[in-house]
Amino acid sequence: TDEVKQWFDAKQATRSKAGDDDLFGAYKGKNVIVVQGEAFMNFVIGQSYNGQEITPNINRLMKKSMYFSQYYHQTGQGRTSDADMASNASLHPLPTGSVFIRYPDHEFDTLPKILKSKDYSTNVFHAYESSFWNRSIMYQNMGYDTFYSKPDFTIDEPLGWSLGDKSFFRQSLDKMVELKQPFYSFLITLSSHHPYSLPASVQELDMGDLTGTTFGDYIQSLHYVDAALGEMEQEMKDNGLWDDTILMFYGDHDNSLKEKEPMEEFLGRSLTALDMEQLMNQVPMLVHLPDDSHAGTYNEPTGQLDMTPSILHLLGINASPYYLMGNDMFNQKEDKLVVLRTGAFTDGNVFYIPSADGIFEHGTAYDMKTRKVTDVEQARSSYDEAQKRLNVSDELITYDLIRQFHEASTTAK
Ligand code: GP9
Repeated sequence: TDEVKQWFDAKQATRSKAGDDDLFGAYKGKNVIVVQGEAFMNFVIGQSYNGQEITPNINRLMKKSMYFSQYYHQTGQGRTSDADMASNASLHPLPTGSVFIRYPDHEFDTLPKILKSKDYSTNVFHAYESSFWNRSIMYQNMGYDTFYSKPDFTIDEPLGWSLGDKSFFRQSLDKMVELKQPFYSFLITLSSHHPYSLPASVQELDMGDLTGTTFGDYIQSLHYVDAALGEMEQEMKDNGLWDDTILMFYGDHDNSLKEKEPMEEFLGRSLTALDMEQLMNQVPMLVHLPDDSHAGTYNEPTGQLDMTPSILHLLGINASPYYLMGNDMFNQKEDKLVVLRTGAFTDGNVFYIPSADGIFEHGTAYDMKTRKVTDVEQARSSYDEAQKRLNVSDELITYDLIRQFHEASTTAK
């Protein structure tokens, strides 16, 4: 417990506060909409195949947004629920299972809970069975006012597992305009779920040699989700939310398609082991600010744990009272270490991939400038810190330490 407390004391001392920079609190009181895209990976962004743009709407939106090009998903066995936990509670997933299933009654400092304490209404939208991933229980604990699940939607566009994302966005926005503002809305998409086989009428791309393959179907499904996002942007402009809302979009996890050949065919180049490791772990992160400001591509390493501290930064809420492990993407005082559940990590200088036996020296370190293998000792200090973070997170979650820390500080007052 002492080690965990010490780690947070040091982290909390580096958190941003009013006056640190021009972004801190620049969007105080604005609505926040976060869209978590099912299996939406980064390598499709800006790409064309057979002369067709895969994500034309995102590519257009990117020009007026902050685009984090090196954003990592940090999920484990809990997949979509891990992405949700990493993003909204800023903690690592567990080595096995899902926090949503294993510890839904433990205490967490979540984004909805923090924003609710600042008078936001907080809502989560996902057009599927509410019990999946134990969401109905976990979302109450996370501090959402309302969880809109399948029965709250009209299935007027049946697609894949449930409702198509186009109708899902439209119906979610219809509910949102009725909400008390400011609000935090978290939307979880579904149309691009494995095995990605959408009906031919929805598949708009000519995938050439990849036609009929699971990889080709995957690309088709992302093209559909991109179109849905384009419609969502237009709907937000039509209903007046666009100028009062921070809109974020990120992908939850990889597509489970680990073969290198279709990726090489799609990208038109050969891929190294480091390329594959990065491609399989990077998801897009787009932050659209109401006035299109700070638009551009940001290349420093960031990841899902960073979402909550970064949103607090934009809203001018000091993150130091909370038990959040991620870095604030807008705070230059914090380090840039991004740790994946596998123990792989990057600190911006090296990328370290662990070996199956978990022995540090047997892992591989790459120099991020040359992209060549380098002396593994270059990764030693970040490795120690990466291991520490995974342990701190595991202990915090498993032993319900946030509850203990909160109780101790209430007693001390
Ligand atoms: C279902 C959806 C899928 O509700 O979120 O979760 P996944 O299978 O990708 O973890």
